[in-house]
Amino acid sequence: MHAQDTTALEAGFQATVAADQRIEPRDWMPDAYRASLIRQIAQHAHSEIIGMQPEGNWILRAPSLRRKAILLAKVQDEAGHGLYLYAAAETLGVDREELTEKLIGSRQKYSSIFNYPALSFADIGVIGWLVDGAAICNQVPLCRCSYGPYARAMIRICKEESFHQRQGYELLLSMVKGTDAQRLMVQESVDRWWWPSLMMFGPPDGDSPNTLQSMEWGIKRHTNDELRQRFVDMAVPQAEVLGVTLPDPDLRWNPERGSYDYGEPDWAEFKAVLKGSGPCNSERLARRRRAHENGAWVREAAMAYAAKQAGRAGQADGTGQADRALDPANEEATV
Ligand code: BYC
Repeated sequence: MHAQDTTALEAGFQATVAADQRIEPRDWMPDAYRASLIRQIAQHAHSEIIGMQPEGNWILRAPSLRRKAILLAKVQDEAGHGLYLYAAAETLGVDREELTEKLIGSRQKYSSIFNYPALSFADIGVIGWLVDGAAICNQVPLCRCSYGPYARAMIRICKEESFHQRQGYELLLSMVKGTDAQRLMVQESVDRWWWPSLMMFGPPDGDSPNTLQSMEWGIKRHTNDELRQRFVDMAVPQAEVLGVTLPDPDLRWNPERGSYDYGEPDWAEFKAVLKGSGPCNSERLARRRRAHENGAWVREAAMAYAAKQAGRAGQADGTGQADRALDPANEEATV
C-alpha cells in the first residue's frame, strides 16, 4: 500500500475517534490499536472466566436455596461475559483457542483480584459489593470505548454487573443484621478484600505504560487513579451503612477536593501477584488448564459435527440447502 493511502486511512481513523464515533471490525485501524485492544479484551475475558472460580467454590456450600440460586446465576453470568468478550476479541482477527492457550500458558494476564482466596461465605457478599463494585466503576466508561464490538459487549455486561453488586450488598446487609459472629465475619472479609479491590484499577497513573495511548485512542476514558478515586468515594458511605470499617487509617474526607483521601496500596504485592506469586495464581491456572483438557472431547465432537454438516452441504446439488433443511439438528440450532 502507498504511504499516501495509509496516511488517508490513518486520518479517517483519527477523525472517527475524535468525533466520538465507533471503529468497526471492517474499518481500517492502526496495528498498535488492534494489538492493544486484543491485549485488553483478552485479559478482560480471561478475568471473567477465571473469576468464576472463587465464587464457584461456594455454590455447594451456600447456606440456603435462595443464596445458592443467586450464586449459580451470578457465576453463569460471568461465563457469559467471558464469551461475549472472546467474541469481541475474535472480530479483531484472533482465535479464542489461541487466547485460551495464552492464558493457560501464562502468556496473557487476568485480573490480579482473582488470585486471592474466598475463605468464608461473607466473601461472596464482599466480592459482589467491592469486586463487582470496582468492576462497574471501571467498566461503565468502557461502554463508550471507541471499538464498537467491545463497547456493545460492555453495555450488556454492565447491566448484569449491577445486579451482581446489589446481590452482594444485600447479602452483607442481611449478615450485619444477624449475630455478632456474622458481623465479625463480614469485617474480616472486608479487611482482606479492600486493598486487592483498589489494585483492580491497575498501577498508579505514573506507572501505567498503556493509559495515555489508550485514552488518545478512546479505549480508556479515565485514568486508573481517577477510577480508583471514584470507587473509594462510592464505597465509603456504603461501608458506613453496613457498619464496617475500611482498613485504611489514612481514609478521610477532603473538603477541598470533594473526595476521600486514602492510603497507598502495597504496589510490591500487586507486582508480585502479576508475576504469578499471589496466594492462588498456580491453583487458578491449574484448574483452568484441567477444565480445558476435560473439555477437549466436547470441542472435538463439535468440530466433527461441523465437518459432517459441511460435507453434507457440499454433496447437495450446488447449495446444500436440501440436506440442511432436512437435518433436524438445524432446526434446533436456529431456535
Ligand atoms: N490485574 O498500563 P496499565 C470482573 C496490567 S472481571 C492484572 O495501567 P491498562 C469479575 C496491564 O494489563 C473484571 N493485570 O494497563 C469477574 C498491563 O499489562 P500488559 C476485569 C493488571 O490496560 C468475575 C500492566 O499491568 N476487568 O469484573 O491501561 C467475578 C500495566 O497496566 C491489572 C477488566 O479487565 C490488574 N488489576 O489498564 C466478579 C477491565 N492492572 O497488558 C467480577 C478491562 C493492570 O501491558 N481492563 N494490569 O502486559 C482495563 O480496564 C484495563 O486493562 C486495566 C489496566 C485498568 C485493568
